[in-house]
Amino acid sequence: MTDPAVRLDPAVSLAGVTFRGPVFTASGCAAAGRELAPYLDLGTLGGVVTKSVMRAPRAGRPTPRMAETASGMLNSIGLQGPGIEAFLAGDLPWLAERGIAAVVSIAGHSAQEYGELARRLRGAPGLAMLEVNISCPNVESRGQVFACSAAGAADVMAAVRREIDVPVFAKLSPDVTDIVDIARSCVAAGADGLSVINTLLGVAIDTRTLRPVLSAVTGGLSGPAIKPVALRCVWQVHAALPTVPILGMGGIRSGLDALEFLLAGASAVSVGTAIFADPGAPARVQCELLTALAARGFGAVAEAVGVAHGLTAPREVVAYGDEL
Ligand code: RRO
Repeated sequence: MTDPAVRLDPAVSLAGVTFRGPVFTASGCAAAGRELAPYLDLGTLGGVVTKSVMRAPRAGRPTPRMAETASGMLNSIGLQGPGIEAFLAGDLPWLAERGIAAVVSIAGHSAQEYGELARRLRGAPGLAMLEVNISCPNVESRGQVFACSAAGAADVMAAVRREIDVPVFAKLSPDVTDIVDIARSCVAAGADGLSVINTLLGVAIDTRTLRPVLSAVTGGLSGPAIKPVALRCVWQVHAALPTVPILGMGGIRSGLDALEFLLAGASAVSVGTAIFADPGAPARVQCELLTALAARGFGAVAEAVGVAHGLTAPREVVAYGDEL
């Protein structure tokens, strides 16, 4: 029998750019892709979303800055990175030379700094898209989490939009009263799409030392524990802005997890924390997702986007088998 997945076109289009597949690496979990290369063929994925790059090199926060929690992980990395010069000289060319689509994540302290980063990236070989990280929870002050303010988010997105032509996605935080309000503000300021979601702010306490586990005290929670929150955010944003493409992420470990995100309204997904236990996870998840889509009769990835919103009557439950 022919594998049904063979008939499914894996390509996805995000804001007019075509990517080879619907699964990307999530920012922060695979540096700029190079360290995952021994474990999977990065060229088969939609692309690599790089660790957020800033203007200057940064050591990040002191250790310990990672902690395992129930069904999740806390991190307080604090934007460690080589800075834009080294990134442009080494990381981006490495991806471009291999034909791997680069979605470059940028972060800054001010709208002006984001704009400057976008200007530096203009015309860079291999750059397919920008993910504007306005939602890192591990910055010096909550005032720097631009995604927590509709006006602050809009300032950053407008500054980036002015400088670059590639699609620009704003990465949103779930730690807000109304994520739709922030989403609308980003789109009105020029964002082509939205990455939903960044980590949730959390704390873990060591009951032996009687102190916080992370030296920074707070960190960003990721992994399966946050998947329902991420799906809720994707659902709300897609319901309010159905034509705006969403890159969905948060606790995806399997093709069926990824399928939930598509059905909630994401056009593509990123796999992050799962990489730490299984470095080949993005490729495996993509393969599982394509198989699951084909088994449900979809002829293209886009056909599944937002389908869960359209149900006016319960659908028949179909047994697809455990692996699908
Ligand atoms: O580097 C980090 O600490 C970090 C970033 Br930039 C982010 O966007 N989300 C996160 O959980 N950690």
